[in-house]
Amino acid sequence: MTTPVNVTVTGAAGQIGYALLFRIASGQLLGPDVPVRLRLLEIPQGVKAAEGTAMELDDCAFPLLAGIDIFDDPRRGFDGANIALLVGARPRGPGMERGDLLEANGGIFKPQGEAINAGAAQDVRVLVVGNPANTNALIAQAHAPDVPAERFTAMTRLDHNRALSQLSAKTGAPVGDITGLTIWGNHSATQYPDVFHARVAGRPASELVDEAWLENDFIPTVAKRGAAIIAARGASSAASAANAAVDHVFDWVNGTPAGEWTSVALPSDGSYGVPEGLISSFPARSVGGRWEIVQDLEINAFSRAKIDASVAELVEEREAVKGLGLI
Ligand code: NAX
Repeated sequence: MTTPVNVTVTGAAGQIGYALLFRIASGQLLGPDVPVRLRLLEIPQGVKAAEGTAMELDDCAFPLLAGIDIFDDPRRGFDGANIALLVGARPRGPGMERGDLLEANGGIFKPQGEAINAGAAQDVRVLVVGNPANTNALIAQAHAPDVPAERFTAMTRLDHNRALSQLSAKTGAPVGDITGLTIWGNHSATQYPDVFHARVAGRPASELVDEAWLENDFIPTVAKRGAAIIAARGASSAASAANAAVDHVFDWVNGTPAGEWTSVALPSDGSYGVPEGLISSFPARSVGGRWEIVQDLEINAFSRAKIDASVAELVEEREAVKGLGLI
């Protein structure tokens, strides 16, 4: 058997963790020939539940699962990590202001960034799922100066998949016939799902839908889908979030299909007027194990205004965490 890949998952006892771990262990994260060793990181109160999940993982007898270890110390949890899925985060409680939320998450993502810096494998790739995902990724990255910044990403793949599904429903084309969609900006209600470069079975999506539908239906439906799931299910998205994390890492490691792109929140290099260093969602291709921002897409006035609004929110979040001394 080849050397197993170490996959650290934080928030392993949570609901996304429960949907995610079995897919990783079955080989869907990295491929059907790649053995994995799971390193589960929880807070002390979550360890017992994580042990229960580990028992169930054992009971699946996954041939690719080389072992499971459970930790409540980030230094140990990230030791040797090749892939780090940062799912656990502090949710917004009643009466909590944004500053309180950012501060509480700073208390999680700063030590996790330090632990990744101290002990993760040379090739570590980080995906932050826990909200506010973009800014949590920024905090972790700021505390891992020895890890290339580009290895820190945040998840907008669920938004991307939601946009694919909505456009498919509207046009009647299967999702597999849709290419060229992009989520821009923050994984929040200001995100901008952009169809202006999308093609549906080879035809420009903009010929099939009008601006009123984009403005009044598509964009708000995609951006508020998380709230709609909570209203319907009584709990936030879990299996779809786990699925998106699997898609993100699989593509990062194995490459995006030729000629296609997906959406990834990654450190800006200044492309499309997004201030350098902000972790913002872009159209991205994975080539040779690295994300590249798709260049030279024409941005119309409608898109420009929406990208700018979401990026402005990210700038505010960055200023807020700077003000709190978190970066
Ligand atoms: P749960 O509350 O079910 O689970 C979170 C788990 O994280 C808990 O078991 C908790 O003990 C653990 N945890 C808390 N602090 C930790 C720490 N410092 N180290 C290790 N573990 C820690 O939440 P769940 O539904 O699984 O969601 C997890 C996160 O994903 C939330 O922040 C949520 O907002 C975010 N989401 C992000 C999405 C995205 O597209 N980026 C979509 C889905 C989801 O809303």
